[in-house]
Amino acid sequence: MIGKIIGLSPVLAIIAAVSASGARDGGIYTDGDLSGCGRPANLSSSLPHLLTSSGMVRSYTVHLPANYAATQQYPVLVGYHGHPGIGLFLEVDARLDEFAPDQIVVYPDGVEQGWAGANYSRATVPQDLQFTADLLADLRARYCVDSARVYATGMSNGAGFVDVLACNDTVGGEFAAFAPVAGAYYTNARGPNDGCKPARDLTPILEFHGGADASVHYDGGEGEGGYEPPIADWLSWWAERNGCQTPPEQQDSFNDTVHHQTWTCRGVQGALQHYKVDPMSMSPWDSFHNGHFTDNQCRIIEHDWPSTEPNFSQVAAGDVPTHIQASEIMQAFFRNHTRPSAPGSKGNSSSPEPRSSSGGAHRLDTTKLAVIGAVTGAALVAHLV
Ligand SMILES: *[C@@H]1O[C@H](CO)[C@@H](O)[C@H](O)[C@H]1NC(C)=O
Ligand SMILES: *[C@@H]1O[C@H](CO)[C@@H](O)[C@H](O)[C@H]1NC(C)=O
Ligand SMILES: *[C@@H]1O[C@H](CO)[C@@H](O)[C@H](O)[C@H]1NC(C)=O
Ligand SMILES: *[C@@H]1O[C@H](CO)[C@@H](O)[C@H](O)[C@H]1NC(C)=O
Ligand SMILES: *[C@@H]1O[C@H](CO)[C@@H](O)[C@H](O)[C@H]1NC(C)=O
Ligand SMILES: *[C@@H]1O[C@H](CO)[C@@H](O)[C@H](O)[C@H]1NC(C)=O
Ligand SMILES: CC(=O)N[C@H]1CO[C@H](CO)[C@@H](O)[C@@H]1O
Repeated sequence: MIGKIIGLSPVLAIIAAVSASGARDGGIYTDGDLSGCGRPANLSSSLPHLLTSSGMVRSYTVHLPANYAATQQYPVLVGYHGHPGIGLFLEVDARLDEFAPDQIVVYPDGVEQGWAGANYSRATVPQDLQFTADLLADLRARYCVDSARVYATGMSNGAGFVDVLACNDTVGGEFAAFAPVAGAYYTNARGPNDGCKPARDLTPILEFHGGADASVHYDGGEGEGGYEPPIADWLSWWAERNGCQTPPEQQDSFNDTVHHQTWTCRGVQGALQHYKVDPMSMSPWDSFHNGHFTDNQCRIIEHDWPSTEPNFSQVAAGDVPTHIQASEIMQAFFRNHTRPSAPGSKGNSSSPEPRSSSGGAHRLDTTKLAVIGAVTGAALVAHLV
């Protein structure tokens, strides 16, 4: 959750109005579809793509590598925002593009600013799973995708949906690895066999969570959108499903405030990993010099995307940076994992070596910057008054 952010519907209306072209019915995914390869992409456009899924018009924004070449297959990272929010929030918050200059980064928008799984969700689990399948099909028709390297991440409610995906045996199987952050795991919440049916024996997962998260509690309990399991239990269920050796290896760093657990699962080292960031705020207040949050009366929410620089969710939550950069760590994890070919596959996906970035990967046009400014301002006002 990114706090109580107000008045977003006008923002969505503007985005929809300026981009009301390109709606199409979602197609059926065929493994390794390369129909988008060779198709010219509009590198100067950052408008959302629209598609119809389960009878609803859904939207997603795409960030292409700066040097996108239509004949080269690219990995894809799909990032699910927190609630209430839109894809743009995750883009400014986690800056996934900056840490993934050679990937196609996709920011889908949830129905009424949320994802399925919570009791407040407007879309059902089947609807958001189908949207993900339709989105991937649409993406493959537009861009040149390496289907063996499709990854998912998300924040809070969006991270909970990443778990829904990881537990799905069809569309979930299209992803090579999952990296949820501060997840609210409302589904599959009561044990290892509570409806979770991953596509394969090994589902690579990396989870980040604040040890003092005041919104999605590390020790679980009744959360905003339903019951949330203790993170240790949730991890143990993935360890069981993945056939991991227990206990995991643990490395404590930064004066015993960052705890990194690594499991070896079915012979794959690090197939399950966890960072407990405790506390999320580094040297509270005295290391934060931008002049806004120097008094102790600011709440420390600890429900953040771990980042070494001040950023959107931290600022919105009245928090400050921590010691680790989640967006960077998850890239190293993703690089280790490639999706095995599915039966009936057209052949092996070629997995090009990462190309060096030409540096200008982060393009935000002026419309987008204005929207970000307005939204950030609204969020800050909502929090600081
Ligand atoms: C590319 O996108 C920009 C911004 O949306 C638009 O002005 C331009 O007409 C588009 N170009 C093409 C070739 O579609
Ligand atoms: C996986 O998602 C599909 C929709 O894409 C759904 O039909 C199927 O029941 C889901 N499987 C599980 C195990 O939830
Ligand atoms: C959602 O679940 C939480 C936690 O159990 C509960 O407090 C809240 O009242 C529920 N809200 C709805 C709309 O059911
Ligand atoms: C590490 O923690 C100890 C005990 O809390 C404290 O005395 C020490 O100053 C800390 N060191 C650093 C570098 O923060
Ligand atoms: C990647 O895999 C190597 C070899 O198994 C392992 O040593 C390393 O820790 C992994 N890195 C991450 C970030 O998972
Ligand atoms: C896929 O790759 C494997 C290992 O490199 C190889 O043995 C197999 O023949 C390839 N399959 C196809 C269809 O190219
Ligand atoms: C919204 C926001 O605060 N974004 C900032 C995230 O952090 C980077 C690096 O410090 C800034 O450049 C962004 O402005």
